[in-house]
Amino acid sequence: MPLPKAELHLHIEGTLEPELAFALAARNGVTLPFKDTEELRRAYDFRDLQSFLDLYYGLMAVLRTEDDFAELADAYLTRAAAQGVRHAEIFFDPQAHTARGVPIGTVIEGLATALDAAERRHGVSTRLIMCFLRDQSADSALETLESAKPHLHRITAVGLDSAEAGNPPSKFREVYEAAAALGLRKVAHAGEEGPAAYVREALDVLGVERIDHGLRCMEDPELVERLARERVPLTLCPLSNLRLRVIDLLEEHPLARMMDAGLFCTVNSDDPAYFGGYVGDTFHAVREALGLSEDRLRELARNSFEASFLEDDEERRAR
Ligand code: ES4
Ligand code: ZN
Repeated sequence: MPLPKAELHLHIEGTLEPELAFALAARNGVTLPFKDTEELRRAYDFRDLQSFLDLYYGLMAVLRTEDDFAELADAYLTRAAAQGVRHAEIFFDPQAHTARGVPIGTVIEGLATALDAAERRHGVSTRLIMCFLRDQSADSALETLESAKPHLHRITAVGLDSAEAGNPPSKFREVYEAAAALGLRKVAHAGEEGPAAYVREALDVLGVERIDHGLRCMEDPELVERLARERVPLTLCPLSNLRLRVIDLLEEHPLARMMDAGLFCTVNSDDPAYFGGYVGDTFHAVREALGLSEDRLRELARNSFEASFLEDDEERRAR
């Protein structure tokens, strides 16, 4: 039996496996610039975050209908459940779809169909986190929040993702304030490629409850001390860091040092179809590479529930 865990950092678009991408391309009459799944997989040799994002947004062209989004989420939740995921907080990028003419309602209703089914079929609970693309304008984020208003009962939180360097959290102060006023919770990617100062800004300017990645806090001992003291959850994604060359070797990942420093760490898969593993595979990989003890692994699993947006009674049932 795999360790029961929650997944808190997972982009649903990052679960698009090459086989499904080609099946959807055929169904929707989309031509992909790759001959077959093998050629596509060979392109998953990324230099950095941007080289990944370029391919990732391009491949999303195959996602067009409610059924496409439902199938995508269904496939993820089935795989995640098999690897011990009892609860998943799932990011989606509305702007990556509305920019291609796919209405936000198509995205959200399609995903919601699969999320409801997963509760019945696999006993997996879920939440949706709507992310703003930080390399788009603050106005575009505000328009996105506005367009999500008819669907807010489906959305738990807002997040911030895409190209980090040069796009500080403070650019999105207004939209985070508006989201909070609508009762949404707040998280943000920070300290993945961007500096430790962005982690601080996400906390102080945006008022986020969790930091997605946060790896580069390790460059700032005072910040580490604060994150530990305030028990701010960090949703780490070691295989992502490896594939996007934030680290050179998995053996060099700071996860163990971060736990030793008292940081509130969780382990997640980010974009599993692109980075070589779902969250169970990720637990396995860090155990091997970092020699984490069974106690440490259990601590990570426990942290994942505690850092989730589940209420206490739901959390007890999910564990
Ligand atoms: C992402 Cl790894 C990563 N970083 C930032 N934004 C993203 N969106 C999807 N994956
Ligand atoms: Zn991410």
